[in-house]
Amino acid sequence: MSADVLVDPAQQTPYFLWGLGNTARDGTGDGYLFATGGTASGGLRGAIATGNWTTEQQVASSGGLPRGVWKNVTLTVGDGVAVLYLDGVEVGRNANATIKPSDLGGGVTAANYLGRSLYASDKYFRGKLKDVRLYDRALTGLQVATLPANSTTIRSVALASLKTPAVIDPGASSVVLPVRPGTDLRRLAPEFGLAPGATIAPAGGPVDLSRPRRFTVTGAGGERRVWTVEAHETRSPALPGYHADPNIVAFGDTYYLYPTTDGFDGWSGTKFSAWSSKDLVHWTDRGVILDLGPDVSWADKNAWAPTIAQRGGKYYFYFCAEAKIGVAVSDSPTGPFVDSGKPLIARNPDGGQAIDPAVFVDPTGQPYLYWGNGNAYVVPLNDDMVSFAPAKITRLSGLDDFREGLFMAERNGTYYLSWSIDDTRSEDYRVGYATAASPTGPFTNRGLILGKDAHLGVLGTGHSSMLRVPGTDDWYLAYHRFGIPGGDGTHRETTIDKLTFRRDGTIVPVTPTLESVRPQRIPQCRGAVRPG
Ligand code: FUB
Repeated sequence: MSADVLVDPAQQTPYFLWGLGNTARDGTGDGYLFATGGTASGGLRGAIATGNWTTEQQVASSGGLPRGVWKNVTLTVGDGVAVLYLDGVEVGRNANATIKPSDLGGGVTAANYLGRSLYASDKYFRGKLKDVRLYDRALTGLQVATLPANSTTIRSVALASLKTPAVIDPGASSVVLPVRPGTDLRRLAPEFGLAPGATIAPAGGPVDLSRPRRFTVTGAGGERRVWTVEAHETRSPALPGYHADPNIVAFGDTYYLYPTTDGFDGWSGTKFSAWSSKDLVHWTDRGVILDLGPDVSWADKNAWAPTIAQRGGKYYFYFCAEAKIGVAVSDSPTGPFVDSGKPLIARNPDGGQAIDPAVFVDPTGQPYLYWGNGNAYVVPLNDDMVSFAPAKITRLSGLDDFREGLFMAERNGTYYLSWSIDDTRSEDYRVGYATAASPTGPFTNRGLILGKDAHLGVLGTGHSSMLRVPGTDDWYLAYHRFGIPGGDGTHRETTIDKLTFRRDGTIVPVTPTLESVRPQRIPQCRGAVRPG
C-alpha cells in the first residue's frame, strides 16, 4: 500500500495513516495491516498482525515522518518480507513477516480506513492524503521508486571506498557516505541509484565531498529535488565487532577498554575481554580476562558492564553476572582475574537489578562503587576494595530519567555523575549527567551529554565512561551505539569521541562522529612509577 501523506504539525499520537483489517467489539485491533508516521523524529513504522498489537510483525524506520511536507509512505508485504519506504528509500525491512494479507480476518476485513486507526481509542489522522494505492502484490524497490512522488529519490549509492552503506535520509534529503580511513574525500565519484528516467547533477567525474555538497535530482517529468551529500572518514567503531558498556581507563602509558561482549540474544554473553591501546585509535585484543563458566562459581551468564580500578599494585575488576555484581582481582590489567567466590552485591536495598557497577577512586584515595538500574546507589568501598559496610549504601535520588549505566569522574573539585536514559534497545538511549561538590552529592542535574545523530546513522548512544588523559586536561567519552549497519540493542559497537568542558565547568554535549578521535598518547613524566 502506498500513499502521499502530509501530516499536520499538531498531529497527536498514536494514530494510523491507514489501516486495513478488523476491530474487536472492545475497540481493539483484531488482525490488520497498517502504517503510522509516529512523531517527526521517530516511530515511522508499519505492521501486519493476526490479532491485537502483541501479534504485530513490525517493520520500523529509525526515524519518524516529517510533518508539514508531502512525503510518500509505502509498505510492501509479500514472500515473508515486509519493507517500509519513505520517499522511495528503503527505511525498514523485516525478513520474517510471515503473516499474509489474506490471513487477516480469514480473508474478510470490515474495518478498512484512511486516516483512522483500528483501535477505537487512537487519535484520528490530521493532515492530507493523496495518490493512495492498494496493490494485489508486493512492489519491488524499483517499482516503488517509479511511483510519481518518488521520481526525485536517491535510492542507493555505489562507491568502492564505502566502509558501511550510505546513510540516506529521505526526510532531510541528505546522504552521508561513511568511507574507509585514508580515502581522499576531495575526489569521490559516487554512483547514485535513481528512479527510472531521473538524472542527477553534478554527474560523472570526481567531486569534493569533504564538505556537504548539493546535488539536484531531476525526475523524468522535470520535477527537481536538492539533496545534500557529504563523506566522512569512518574510524568508528574503536573496537571491531560487537562490544557494549565500555569502561575506559588509563594505567601507566596505556589505555584500556573493558566492555560487555555483545551480539547475543538477551545479552547472554559469558566472557569478558580487555583491549589496550597506546594512542586511543589502535586497539589490541588482550584476550579473555574472565570467563563466567570456569572462573565464576555463582553465575554462568549475562556477563555485563564491567569496571576496573588499580590500588596497591593490584587490579580490581567489578562485573555483572545474572544481575548481581562480583569482583575479581589480578596483578595485571589484562588478567588473569580471580573471582572473590561470591557476589559483592547480590541484591539492591530497594529492588531492581544489581547491575552496572562503576568504580571511582576519589583524589583523597577513597574508593566508591556506584551501580543500579531503576534505582541508583553509591557506597564507599573498604580499603581492601572487595568489601563495604552495607549501612553506608546511599540511594541517589533525583537523577533525571535515570535508568542505568552510572559513571563518576572528578575534575577541578567538581564530581560528574553520568547515567543512561531510556532502554538500551531504543534508538533514543542517551546519557545525562549531574554535578556535585562531593562524590555522594547532593547532585544538580545538568542535562544531556550524549544522544543519537540519525543524520549520520548513529543511534542508541549510551552506557558511557569518561577518561581524562593523565597529566592533561584532555577528556574523552567511550560509549556504545547500535552497530552500523543494522545494529540494535544487542548488537552494539564501542566508540570514542572527544569530551570538552565549558569555562563554567559544565560539559559541552558530545557530538557523535563517524571519524572518532585523533591519536593521543599518554605523556610520560621522567621518574614516574609505571603500574602494571
Ligand atoms: O549490556 C547489558 C546491559 O545493557 C547493561 O548492563 C546496560 O547498561 C545496558 O547497556
